[in-house]
Amino acid sequence: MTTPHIDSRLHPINDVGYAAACKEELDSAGALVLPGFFTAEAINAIVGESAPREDEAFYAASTHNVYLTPTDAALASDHPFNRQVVSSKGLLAADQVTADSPLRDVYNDQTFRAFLCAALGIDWIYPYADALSSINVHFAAQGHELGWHFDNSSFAVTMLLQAPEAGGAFEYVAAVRDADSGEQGYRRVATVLDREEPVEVLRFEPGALVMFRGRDALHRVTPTEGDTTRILVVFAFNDAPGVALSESALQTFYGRVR
Ligand SMILES: O=C(O)CCC(=O)C(=O)O
Ligand SMILES: [Fe+2]
Repeated sequence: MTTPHIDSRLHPINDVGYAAACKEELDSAGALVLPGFFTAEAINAIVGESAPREDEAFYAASTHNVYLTPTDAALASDHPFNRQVVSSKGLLAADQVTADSPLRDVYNDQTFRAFLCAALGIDWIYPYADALSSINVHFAAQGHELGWHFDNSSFAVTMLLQAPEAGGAFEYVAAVRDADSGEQGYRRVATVLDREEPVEVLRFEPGALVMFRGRDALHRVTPTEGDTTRILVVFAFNDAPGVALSESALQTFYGRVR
């Protein structure tokens, strides 16, 4: 049974043909937006439980390279591998999401997972083995942003809860690197950081399901403008069971390892 938080009339995720069309869109564009995927009731309930907890969010150290790794002292500081960008958003980790949150119903729903697999063209997906990574609630208040980066995981699944009055735009450039082959895309990283190359803007409203191939697409979220905080949920999965983020990555992203 599909969770009632998903509008399965508008988005028949059980339908093989529907899932195949989603896969085609994700494959060709590198990103997929499904407006109205989550019901207004679900979004209202999740905003209601999340928004008052903004002051519990953790804010990581604010500069990083686009690869989300330590810098390499053997390379110049202006080498694309070492160039620093700013991220100032905060987050609640999975262990801060309450046991009865609708976010867990959605995350754990087997029909939802089967649909994501069909759209991604993979056999099955698994939660992270650590207690922090699987469900994250991101907060970007006025002036806060997420700098250009590539994700560690091969795909990303997000749900916007609350849109800011302005700003908070998701910008991306598809297939800048090819992580599997080790091609790091230095030249294009430089042209994007130097704003010498056009970027795509992915537009979506609260309730949309967004999927993108964030490991090879360079992407960022522009600073929030106005008094309304941008709030977004990231559902994180792996394509193998038992995978946890390393302790150093947990420390970087959450400021703690458990
Ligand atoms: O906030 C967003 O829309 C994207 C989030 C993201 O790229 C990430 O969490 O890695
Ligand atoms: Fe990302």
